[in-house]
This record gives sequence, structure tokens and C-alpha cells, in this order.
Amino acid sequence: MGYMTINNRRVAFTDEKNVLSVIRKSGIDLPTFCYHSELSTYGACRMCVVEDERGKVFASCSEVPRDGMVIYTNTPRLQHHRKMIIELLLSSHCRDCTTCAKNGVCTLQKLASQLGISEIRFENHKKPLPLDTSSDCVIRDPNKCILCGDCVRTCDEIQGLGILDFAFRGSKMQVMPAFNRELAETDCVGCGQCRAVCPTGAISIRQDVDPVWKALADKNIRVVAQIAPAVRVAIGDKFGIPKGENTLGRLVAALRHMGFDEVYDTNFGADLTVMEESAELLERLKSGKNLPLFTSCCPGWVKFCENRYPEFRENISTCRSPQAMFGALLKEEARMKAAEAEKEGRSLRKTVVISIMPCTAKKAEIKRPEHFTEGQQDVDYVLTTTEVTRMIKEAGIDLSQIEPEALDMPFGLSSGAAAIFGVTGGVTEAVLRRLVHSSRMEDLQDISFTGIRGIEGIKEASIQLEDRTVKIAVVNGLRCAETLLERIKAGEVQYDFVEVMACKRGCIAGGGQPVPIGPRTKQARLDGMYKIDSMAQIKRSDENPIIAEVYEGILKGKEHKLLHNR
Ligand code: HC0
Ligand code: SF4
Repeated sequence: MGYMTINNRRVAFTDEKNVLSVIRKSGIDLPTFCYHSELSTYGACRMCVVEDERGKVFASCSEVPRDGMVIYTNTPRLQHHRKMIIELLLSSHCRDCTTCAKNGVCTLQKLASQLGISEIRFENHKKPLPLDTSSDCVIRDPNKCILCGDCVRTCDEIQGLGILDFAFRGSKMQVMPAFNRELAETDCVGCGQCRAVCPTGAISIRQDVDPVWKALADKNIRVVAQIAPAVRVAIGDKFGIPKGENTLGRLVAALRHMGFDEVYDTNFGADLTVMEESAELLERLKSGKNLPLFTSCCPGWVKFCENRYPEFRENISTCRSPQAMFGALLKEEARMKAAEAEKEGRSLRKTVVISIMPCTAKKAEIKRPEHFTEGQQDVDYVLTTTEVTRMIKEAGIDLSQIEPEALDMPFGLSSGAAAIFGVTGGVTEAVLRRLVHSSRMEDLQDISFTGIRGIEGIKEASIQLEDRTVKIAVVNGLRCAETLLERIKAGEVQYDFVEVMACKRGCIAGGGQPVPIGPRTKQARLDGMYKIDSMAQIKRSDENPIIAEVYEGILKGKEHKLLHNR
């Protein structure tokens, strides 16, 4: 432990990795564009500068705390310096704030207001650059880039993909994919993690709000929503609801106000996935073929594996993801009802399925050919949590004030096992609950203590299933997936089941979630997910009575066609 003096106050520090962390711990929210605790320190934006007692100015993110340090965070010199940075950034930044996707959550906009910038003295001589709208998941607008490098480091350090990088020098510098290719031409997996850290509107979510409003307004369309596990602990963020609180009931009510005809839970789809994936694991364990079994529910991971490790293609589960299974089920039900009605000479409204997801990559997942049944797209649109937040606000609804409502039945019932799909390790825990086939509290706790919970990038566990020890790995973040796949390839490790989620900590920190997603927000969402499970009366997917009903009803004889993709 040491002490430093910050603005004439003595502040203790222990293992903080830089002066900035000590300053923030002392209660001063020093602004930054390029500092993220989970990324390497870049030190480029210079917003976190401080002054020492000898008048030396330095970036606090790049300085290790030392005992006896004396620093000031808001001297006239520093104020001038920060204002100048913002003014210079704004001078070369397009200023269409009112129409920007990041309006209201843009760090540049926030700091310009906070520092009282009222005029910009410098001319913008830059020619407007074209937008990259090629991706189904994110849009890149280089005119709004402030060169903080957050996206570059996230895509490289966390995702191991390195799709984005700096190009050119000096005033011509830009962030772009290699050779200025469009994102769709690269190995970009659409995870949106670059968007989640982008402080401005330079990388934003591809919007599907307009066609959904159109469908909602059409009396000839039945609009059905499904809500992903991780949305409910995040959508409250922009309505002043405590972080991590389960807002599912409020969201259901808001969606009904907006005109959705039926609102269901993707958790029901997750229960279906557990049934299918656990059966698939048992089969592969028996045959010894295509082990380890890799989970298939995260589209960012699936694309990563297909692009970079095609030799493992057959290891990926044949199960569709929960949202895709559920979409196929809803459309099949609609087809069956339409056929019945037709026999009676009636016609039914067309069904449009909307998935509300924390994930930008899900927008691409629904367009893959294997997510079409009988030539029909199973899920019509994916709206991210952020887009739905915008729609709720547009409709004048305050989520914090609306009375919660229950989901529609029959697909509104799901297990605690399904609820935890939204965090890393959740899919594995859910599958193990099904395989261990016990709901005794002690057995459930035993599973949760195998090592599959926690935020480490790679976790390992093993569990005894009858006479066999099943070896498991749980991965979050694609850089970690790369590490693990290399180890498997080299024969250094061997597993039977591997869960991979592209985003760090899983869907709770997905690329479509409300930002900023700092460490405390992540923890609150994670705790929120486990709380939903601990409150759930049904713990295992196979205990969900509606699951048995659909296997005997809509799904009968069509299980493989509707629930698997090959
Ligand atoms: Fe997820 Fe999912 S848990 S990927 O993170 O498996 O997006 O929340 O909806 O499909 O259920 C995202 C979240 C889902 C799916 C589920 C899985
Ligand atoms: Fe990289 Fe993901 Fe952004 Fe694509 S969406 S550029 S993979 S961080």
C-alpha cells in the first residue's frame, strides 16, 4: 500500500495499475476516450492528463502510482488542454449529433457539454468519407472516428481478429480494415464489440427499427416477439432502473403497448436447445465421433470457427441456436394454424417473428440459409436491446413507471437453466443439469462448483456421467477461443464438450447492449442472471412441462428439421 496526494487530499492505493485508477477510486471521474481497463493502455487521447507539483503534465493512464506522488487533476492548464483536445476533435468531426445513432450516449458529445465548449475555432477541411454499410451487423462511419483505437485493440486483443487497424499517417490517419475493404469482405464476425467500446458514432448497430414499426402498424400482420435471456438485465440501464435488475415484465408490457401481438421468451428456445444438445453430446460420447462437441448458439463464434478453423466445422453442434429453434417453432405453428384455417375457408394474418437480442451478430444469423424452413425465413428481424430502447422511448413509454405484465403462454414458461444462457458457462451448466438429471439443491450446487462459473477467459471442468469422466472447457472472448483451438490442435488438451461465447462474459456484454458496459455494469448483469435462476421454480430444461408438450405436438416427427441446421 502507498499514498499519493490528489488535489491536496491524501489517497491510499494498493494494486491499482495506473494513476488514473487511483484518481477514479478517489471519486474523480477523469474523462478518457482511449482507456479501457480490459485493454492494453494506449495513452493517445491525452484527456486523462494530470499535473504534478513541479508542473509536469502527463497522461495518468500510462503512469504507475508511486508513494508520495503529488498531483492535480483540474488546474487551469489542464482545463485549457482538455478543451483544446475536444475542440480539435470536433473540428474534424461531422456534427450531425441530432441524427447520430450515438446521440445522448456519445462520449465526445458528453465531454463537449461537460467542458462547456460553445464554439469551434477551427475549420473542417476534411472531405466526407463513404460509410461502410456492407455488414448485416454494424455500420462504420469514418467521419465520426476520433482515432482513439478502442475498436482496433478490442478486435485484436479480445477477439483475436485484428479486422480494424490504423492506416496512413498524420492528418490522413484513419481506422479501417486492411486495404480499406468493406467489413463484409473480411473475417469480421459481427460481434459488435468494436461498437460497444466506440466512444462516438463511428461504429454503430445496423438499425432494423423502421421495418418493425411498419409491421406493427399493419393490421394484416401478427407480430410475435421473443426476448433473449440477457436483455432483461440490461434494458433498464437507460431508464434509471438499477443495473442488473430483471425488467422482463416491464419490457413485456412496453412491447404490448407498442403493438406486439404476442410476447414470448427465448429462454423457452434455450430449454429446447438443452434437450437437443445434451442428446447430441450423449450420442457423440457413445460414438466417439466429432469430439469435442462445440456449442453452436453464439453466431460470432460459429463464424469465427468456420472462417479460421474450418477443420473443426463438424465438431460444431448441429443444433440451431435457441432464438433460431424458437423462430422455426413459431413459424411452424403459424403454418399449421394457417393450414387448418384454410380447410375451414378462413385465412389468418401473416406471422412476423422479431427476436430481441443483446447481440449484433444475431442479425446475420437469421439470414443464413440453414435458418430458413420451407423457403421461409424463421426469424424476420433481430432488434438489439439498444434498438428496442430507442423504440420504447419513441413510443413515450418510461420503463421504470410501467406496470410489469406476464409473458404470453404457452411459450412463456422456461427454466432457471435457460435463464443463465446469457452468461459464460450458462449453456454448459444447463446441459449438465439435464444430464445429471437431478434437481436436488446439493447436486445443482455441485455442478455450479465444478469450475464452469466465473469470468476467466478459459475455464476447465470435469464431471462424472455414469462410468465416464466428461471433460469440459468454457471459453469467452474469441482470442481465448483461438488459444484453446490451437492447444486442441497441438494435442496438448482434450475435451468432450466446449462452450464458446464470442463476447467477454457472454451475452450480457453483447455488442447490441446499452453502453457503456464497464466492469460494474457487467458484474451487475451477471449477478442479475444468476438471481433469475435462483428464483426460478423450474431448474432443469426437461422439467419444463411445455417442452414435453411441444415434442408431442408441433415438433412431432419434425424435431430434426426444425431444431437442427444440418
Ligand atoms: Fe444469447 Fe442465446 S444466450 S446467444 O448470449 O444460446 O444473443 O441473451 O439469446 O440464441 O437463449 C444472445 C443472450 C441468446 C441464443 C439464448 C444462446
Ligand atoms: Fe472486430 Fe467484432 Fe467489430 Fe467485426 S464486429 S470488426 S469482429 S470487433
